[in-house]
Amino acid sequence: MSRILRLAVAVAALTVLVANGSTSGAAVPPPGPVQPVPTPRQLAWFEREMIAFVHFGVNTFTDREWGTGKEDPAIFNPTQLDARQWARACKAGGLKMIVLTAKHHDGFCLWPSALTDHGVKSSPWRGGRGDVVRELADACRAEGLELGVYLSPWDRHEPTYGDSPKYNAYYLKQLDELLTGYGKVGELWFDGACGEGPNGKRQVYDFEAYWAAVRRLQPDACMFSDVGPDVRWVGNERGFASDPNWSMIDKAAMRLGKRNAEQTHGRIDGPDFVPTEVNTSIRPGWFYHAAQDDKVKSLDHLLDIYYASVGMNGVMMLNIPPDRRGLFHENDVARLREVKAVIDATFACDLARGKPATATRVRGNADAYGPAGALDGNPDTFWATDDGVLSASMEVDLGEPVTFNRAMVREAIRLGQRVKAFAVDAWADGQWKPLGRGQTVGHKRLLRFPDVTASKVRLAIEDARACPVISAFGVFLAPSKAPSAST
Ligand code: FUL
Repeated sequence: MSRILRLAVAVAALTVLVANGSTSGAAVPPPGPVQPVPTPRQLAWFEREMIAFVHFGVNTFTDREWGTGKEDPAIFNPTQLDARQWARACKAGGLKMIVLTAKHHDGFCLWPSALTDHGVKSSPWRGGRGDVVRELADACRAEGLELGVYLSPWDRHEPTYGDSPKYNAYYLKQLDELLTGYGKVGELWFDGACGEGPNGKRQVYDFEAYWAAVRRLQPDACMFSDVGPDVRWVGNERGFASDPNWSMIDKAAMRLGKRNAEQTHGRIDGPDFVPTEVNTSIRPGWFYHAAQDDKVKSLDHLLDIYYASVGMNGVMMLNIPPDRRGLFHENDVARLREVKAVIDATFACDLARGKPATATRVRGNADAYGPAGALDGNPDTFWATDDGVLSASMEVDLGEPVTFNRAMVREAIRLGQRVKAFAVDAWADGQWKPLGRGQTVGHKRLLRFPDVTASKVRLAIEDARACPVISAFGVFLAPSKAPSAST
């Protein structure tokens, strides 16, 4: 056989091998992790995908966004407070956790803190014996949700605020009360806002000590602040992450309480894994204002936010503020149901699931790493290439022309975020038609495009930090009309 012929035979054999994924059993090592990688608590946080924020307190009764700290506790008197109603509404909206403002900047405590009288214990609500944190913790447990806590470091009421060591000790004791008295806490939300104390001095927060206390008392809890340590702010309150969205940052180069250039996009070479939590409110304000009852974000707006947060390698955190009754307003409750109904209807059926597929490159030509691993609905299996192979594509045979308008791509993020550029195309009318492209993928990347009817769909990884490891590729048909949300 001539050299050229031998080469041609070898290439043909390899092509058949790759197309059929026919080598099996060979001990091909899985891809190694690319640092930095997420911690188990960050992986659990990613899986929640959608969580709730609840702003409630004296501002609810003064119609303000920021209290002064001089509010009379007597104004706090919700007439029908029912944390179970909040939890049911969140569950019906697909939200997995509720993060409550146990204390906002006004210093008013929604639990009976032993450290101050400024809180529910000085209010007429439940005769001064009420505890909103307790009621919410119980409601979350009953509905199968997790509890999270927002404890504002900025405190406009507390007299020691501004006397840094004294106030830090006060804050740590409050943290202790919340982290030891209410069972498991899934997330701590640290707001970077900082003002001057009554002595005219600027408070210096001891975040290192706060974070150490959380690790000690609630080791599974994720901590949010502008710069982590576990999850970071996305740099806006409109609910949008943008491409690229690297989960990596350089913590040492970032400053808390300052706007950091890396917040929004992260950085490809960041040494720390700190993904984005995308917080926004269902209404214009964080707190309830009756004048905003008809300004609840539209279904389309909230779906845009979903695609730009969950679908952009982040977690969506949606604030729903209880009203003066202590209930979520009917408009907000209805909207939450609508959002979940559309998301459920859209992603109920993955049209690529289990379909035959080929790939231009497969790690070690081993079955275990073939494209089927991205189509089996199992997050633990994946399609991967050999180390150093940074571009490759997989093609799914849909069997017959099917109509779809959404695509989903996921990386096996536990091995590190890798993809730098990708594209999705469909085989329609005898040619490849581009459906969408992007830079980062991460935990989950969703693409929206007009209806396309195609018999094949292709995912091309065009560039990556290391060999791509794709745990899911799917296509879906979002309903053209919102389904009924009356369950
Ligand atoms: C900000 C606060 O100042 C707002 O009142 C709100 O709590 C928002 C989520 O964070 O920093």
